[in-house]
Amino acid sequence: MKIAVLGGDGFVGWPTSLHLSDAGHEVHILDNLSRRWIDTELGVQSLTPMDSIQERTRIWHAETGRRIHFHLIDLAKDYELLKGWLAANRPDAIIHFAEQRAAPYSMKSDRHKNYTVNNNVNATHNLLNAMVELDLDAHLIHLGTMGVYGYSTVGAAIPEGYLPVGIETMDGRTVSQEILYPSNPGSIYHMTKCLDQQLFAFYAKNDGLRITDLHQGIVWGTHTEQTRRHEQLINRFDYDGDYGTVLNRFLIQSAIGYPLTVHGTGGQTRAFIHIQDSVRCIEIALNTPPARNNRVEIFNQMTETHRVRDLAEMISKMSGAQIAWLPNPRKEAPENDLVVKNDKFLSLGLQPTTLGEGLLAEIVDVAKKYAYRVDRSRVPAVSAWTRDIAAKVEHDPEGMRLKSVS
Ligand code: USQ
Repeated sequence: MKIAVLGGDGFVGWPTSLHLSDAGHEVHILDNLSRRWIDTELGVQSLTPMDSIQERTRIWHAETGRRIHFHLIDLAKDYELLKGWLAANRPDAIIHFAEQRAAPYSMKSDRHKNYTVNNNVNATHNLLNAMVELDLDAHLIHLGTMGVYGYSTVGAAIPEGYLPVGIETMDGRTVSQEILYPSNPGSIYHMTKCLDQQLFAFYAKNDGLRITDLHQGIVWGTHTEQTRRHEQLINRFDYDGDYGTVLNRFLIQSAIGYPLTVHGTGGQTRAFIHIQDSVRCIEIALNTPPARNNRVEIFNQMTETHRVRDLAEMISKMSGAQIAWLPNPRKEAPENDLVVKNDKFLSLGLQPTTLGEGLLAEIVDVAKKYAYRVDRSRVPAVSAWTRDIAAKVEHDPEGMRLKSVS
């Protein structure tokens, strides 16, 4: 298949591009390299040393004989360029990662909120619009988020996208309807993914576009089978307070002797997936395109759920790291349960890679190898969700109540 990977230079986009190229597909990365610019803006860098996208693709070709093509295109701003590229290349499938993906970055300031909304919503809409205009029957796979469902405990498992509801009619009957699960975003970033859902529903209904939306949990790990093949194919690995995600941050913190930064009580339960499974799921979705039936296909792309404090205590036991109980910079439920259905990927053959499989130590080893690149001052999460929270966090900037787990 000819596949366009939008955002193919990013944390999941790059290993996905390698995985699909390895499987024999013709892969084209379209990317504006914004993630690299954001590193520059924030004054941070990936823990792992990353080469330019051109150098990465050159090494891939030298290693495997396969070409991954790179095209510098900004989906949100260069509509005509995007449309021209799609018209000239007419890919069979499009994988859409090209959005600003960090919740803390999206909450940093009014400018960051505007950027995230403009970038994410325009990128998605430009793409859908161009596909219709060009009568392009490509299968669109979008990387969405588990965060569209929100994290309130309802005492029922979260279904894969849709909820059957009974509606009482005016003449007293009950009619059943299937609706998108009520969205409940916890950040501006997550809100853009909820808006994306509406765009997809409209374009599937109105224009019959074939769309799969993957509601992904927190991705952990860094290596995949392909990124391991050469030092210069290495994936990015974020540790800073805006882009580093919780489990990877804890593993890196334990490797550099930094206390594990638990927000609040650590009672937040979240869904997780290893990066190797993430790329496998995308391949499974690619091989299972939906029919042109006006309905968006939705998968929950996660394999297990964990409470933040349980992860901290597990890593503390494993490494002897201390735990820092910090004031939470986010506005979120301090404690929640989370039960998620993921039957669709399991029935299509996904064999989950779980936390217990020795991979945690491998990640700590990667972190130790590159520990010299860490700027410890960039570890704390400083983006606050509201002014009130910012004031509390500022009063208590370190705020660390340290605890060792023996
Ligand atoms: N947290 C800590 N300590 C930290 C970092 C985070 O306690 O040092 C807590 C947060 O307060 C939050 C939870 O861990 O309760 C998860 O935070 P996160 O930064 O790991 O993940 P999140 O902001 O939700 O976003 C990440 C990705 C996003 C993806 C999402 C999937 O950045 O692109 O959509 O995970 S999900 O969480 O399922 O919505």
